[in-house]
Amino acid sequence: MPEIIPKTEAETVEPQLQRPPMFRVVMLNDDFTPMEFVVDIMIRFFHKSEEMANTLMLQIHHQGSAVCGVFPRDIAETKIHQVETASRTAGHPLRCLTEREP
Ligand code: NFA
Repeated sequence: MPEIIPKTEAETVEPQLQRPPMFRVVMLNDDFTPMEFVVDIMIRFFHKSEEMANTLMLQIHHQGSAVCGVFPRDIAETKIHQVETASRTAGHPLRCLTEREP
């Protein structure tokens, strides 16, 4: 007779397939933060190439804002905190906000 081995909890519980809610980090234009500083921020905190960092910076400058990345809530909030801390430390008013992805 084959032995009947009961399944463990790990084998019977449904895997968690839900993705977390995602949040955009939107960077806002202002009249004072130097363009070069914004490009550096994009590279340092959002891991953009220099070319993409420039494109995004110009989009913010001309259109008022751009999405720098999309992350789970805690990571989005951490990015904003990092950007704003680095900006205040350097004496610049650069701001970001977060908005939930539809
Ligand atoms: N508008 C700023 C300037 O002319 C540059 C800037 C770009 C600021 C993107 C904030 C975000 N110096």
